[in-house]
Amino acid sequence: MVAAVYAGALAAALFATGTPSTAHGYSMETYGVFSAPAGSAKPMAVTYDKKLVPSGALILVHQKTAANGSTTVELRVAGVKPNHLFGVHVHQKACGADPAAAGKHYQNKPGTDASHMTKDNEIWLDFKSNANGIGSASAKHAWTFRKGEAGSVLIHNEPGMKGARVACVTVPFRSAS
Ligand SMILES: [Cu+2]
Repeated sequence: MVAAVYAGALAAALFATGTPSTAHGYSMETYGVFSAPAGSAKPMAVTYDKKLVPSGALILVHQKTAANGSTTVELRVAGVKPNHLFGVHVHQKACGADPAAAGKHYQNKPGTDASHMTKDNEIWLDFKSNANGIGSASAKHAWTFRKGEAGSVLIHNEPGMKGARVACVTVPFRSAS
């Protein structure tokens, strides 16, 4: 009987504070182990440059969108080339065997001129790996993703807009609702 009272109180507390749900925001983690593209299979985490991102390197992407829509994206990688400065962005489409498959950068306000290609209007997760090949980055914005318009995290060989595409992980980004 005492246990039943506790169980009821626990349930009430859980519902009162809210477990993760669409009404209270959205949280998602995607893990990947990089490998070279294989045939026609749609790779989840694919490397195009094994010198910078060897097969077996690891990636974790965490999206956290609050009820008010503000969104934090965190990136962690391990096993990449040590002491290297990578450029990283959220791109529009899923990864493919072709580095171009990920498409363009995701933008909050879509546009093609330079004023739209900013770290405020896109999600940049540039990082420098440490001596052990480990790196991380985080970006927070007041906005969240439009449904179906952000599909991957793409790693480039350098920051900025002209870096070659060296690795990609498909991530099911979404809005809170
Ligand atoms: Cu990019």
